[in-house]
Amino acid sequence: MAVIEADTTQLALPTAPKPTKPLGIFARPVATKGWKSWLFSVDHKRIGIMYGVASMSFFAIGGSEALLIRTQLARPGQKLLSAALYNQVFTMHGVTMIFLVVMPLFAAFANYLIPLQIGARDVAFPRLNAFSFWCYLFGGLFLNSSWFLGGGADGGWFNYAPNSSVTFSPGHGIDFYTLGLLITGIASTVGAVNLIITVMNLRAPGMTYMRMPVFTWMTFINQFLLLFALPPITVALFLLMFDRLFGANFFNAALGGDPLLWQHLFWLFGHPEVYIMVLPAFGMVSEILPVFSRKPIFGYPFMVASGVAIGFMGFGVWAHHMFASGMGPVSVTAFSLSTMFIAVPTGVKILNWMATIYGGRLKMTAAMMFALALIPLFTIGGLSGVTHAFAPADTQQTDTYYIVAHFHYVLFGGSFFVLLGGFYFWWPKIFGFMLDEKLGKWHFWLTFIGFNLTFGPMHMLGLQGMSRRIFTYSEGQGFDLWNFVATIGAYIIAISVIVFLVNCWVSYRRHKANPVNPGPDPWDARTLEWSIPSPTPEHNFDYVPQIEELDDFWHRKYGHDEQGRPVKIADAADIAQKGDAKNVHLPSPSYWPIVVSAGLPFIAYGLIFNLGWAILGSILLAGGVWGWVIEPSTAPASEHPHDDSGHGDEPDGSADAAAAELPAAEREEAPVG
Ligand code: HEM
Ligand SMILES: [Cu+2]
Repeated sequence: MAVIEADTTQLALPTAPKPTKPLGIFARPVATKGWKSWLFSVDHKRIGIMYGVASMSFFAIGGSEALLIRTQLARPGQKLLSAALYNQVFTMHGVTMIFLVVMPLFAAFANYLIPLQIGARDVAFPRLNAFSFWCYLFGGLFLNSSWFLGGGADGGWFNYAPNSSVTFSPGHGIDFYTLGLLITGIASTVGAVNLIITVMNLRAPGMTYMRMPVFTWMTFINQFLLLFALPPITVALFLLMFDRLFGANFFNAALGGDPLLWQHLFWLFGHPEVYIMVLPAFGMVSEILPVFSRKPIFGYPFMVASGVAIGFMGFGVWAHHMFASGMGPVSVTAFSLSTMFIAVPTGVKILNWMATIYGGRLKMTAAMMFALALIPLFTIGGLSGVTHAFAPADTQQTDTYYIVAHFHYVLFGGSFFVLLGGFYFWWPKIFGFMLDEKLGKWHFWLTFIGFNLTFGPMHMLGLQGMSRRIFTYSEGQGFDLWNFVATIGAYIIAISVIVFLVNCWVSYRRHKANPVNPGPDPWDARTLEWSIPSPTPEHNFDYVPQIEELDDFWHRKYGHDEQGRPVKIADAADIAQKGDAKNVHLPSPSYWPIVVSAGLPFIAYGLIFNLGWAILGSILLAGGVWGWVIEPSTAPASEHPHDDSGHGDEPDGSADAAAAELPAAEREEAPVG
């Protein structure tokens, strides 16, 4: 596909001349305003925002399912949900929160921020980027449409065989799980390729790897985890699809299959998956803490190296999820040890964050409080994780509420808390107005108290022997008090979410009534995205920045006096080189990413219900790919004076001169896809 693409950075924006419509619908759409400009957008910023809106909408679904669970378990013997429906609700809650909320929320921030943090105009393959987003959204909608088509998946988020077979799960719920995750898997894989090539090829001159912000680094490592973790689960899902839809027996022990094969394949993905959800959170914390401590991140190289170490070691611990599956003592010991070791690089990060805030002039904004909360909450989750590494102890803990407490402390207390902090921190850059800090502090405290009231007691319930995934319990088992407390906590979390929504609305209304632009750098921050106006202009940078050191933007704002204290030498607004953006070229909207991705759920419906749908889906897919292939680049090259190096005319035509300065290896390749 890249071969067909002209160099998109050369295209004028939005004044690009209307492309001639050589083949009618195969020409590029030109809408730059209204819903069409979102539907056909290939702009990384818009795609980031769409990921954000979609994943927070799925959070509303996953959160409602969590409230249903907690309401059912508030008292012994409740009858709000039947056992069968309860199985569907907790399964869909787990699947939604992991695949449709936390993972894509990090994709939202990565899409919006990575090109800005490395000084690029967009990602390497803008249309593929749009394709990733639509695959994710259609995969998520397909998965949730099961609620209206017979019921959701009911085998738990890790969906063990043989319970997942048609014998034990005759409904279509697990077919929706299987095919839905195959579709969202395409989104993550294509997204990973895109971001890896973007970071490797599109860094601004001078932005060497060891000058990249920690969030860019952790996201970069994360994409490799996705690339290596997704294949095992993709294979497992295909095998399960063949078992359920075509009568194969890969997981049927009676006919020579092996149910444990599913567990190995699932957790080969499943454990790296937890790092896929926490490494970007570590990156975000490493961005936010220095800004509100007024100090650089402590031990930058160790921050990077420990992220790489976690990335590698994360692939060597998967069987700690299977200590109770009858594995032999040798493998149990090996996986116990490897699991304990992974605590080391994680500990390095926690110590570096502590050292960063130590002696700093802390500014307790809502963003800072959410980011800081990761340190105690993730440490609690991490420590209970270390107790799981002791196989004898784990045999007691596995499948109890102690485990449910553990992974909510790391996934909610870790990842989700930081994501909320990320909203407060980058909101002015994305939308051009600040969220209200007072409401933000209410939001924080309600979330913090609600969270600990919900999941803290679960440690006790688990150690008292309460199994997970039970739809009720009887009076007098000793589970009453802590379950009731946990449910109150869950409702406090629900109130905190409402406070957040109110904050978004009130701040937006206030901005509309009296627009006050926060300026490029409202937090006096350190990285490149804060050197350009808020909200970010469509072309990102008037000039491709030239980088000379780590935290280059900070060092252009601050020098040092004799005592080494930072002294302001320039304002953020004066740092980014200004120029006329008229000549900056950017990728143009395209119909085909959404058309191609729309074919996938139709094929999936066809495989479950009626092959007619699959034929329709295949036509959409093939037709869309064809349209994509022959779609002209935004404007015929002849209409734009540019050379093949991919560098467009900077406002003063100097970009190529700047690029020419760099050694060949570092010369940036223009985005083509
Ligand atoms: C919003 C507040 C939340 C509440 C009140 C909540 C509550 C619960 C409860 C009570 C369970 C256990 C169900 C059972 O075993 O019967 C559960 C399971 C689960 N939760 Fe949450 N949760 C919340 C948020 C999250 C978040 C943010 C994630 C992030 C990834 C998450 C991921 C999961 C997973 C993976 C399961 C396991 C489902 C399974 O057993 O298959 N939850 N949740
Ligand atoms: Cu694990």
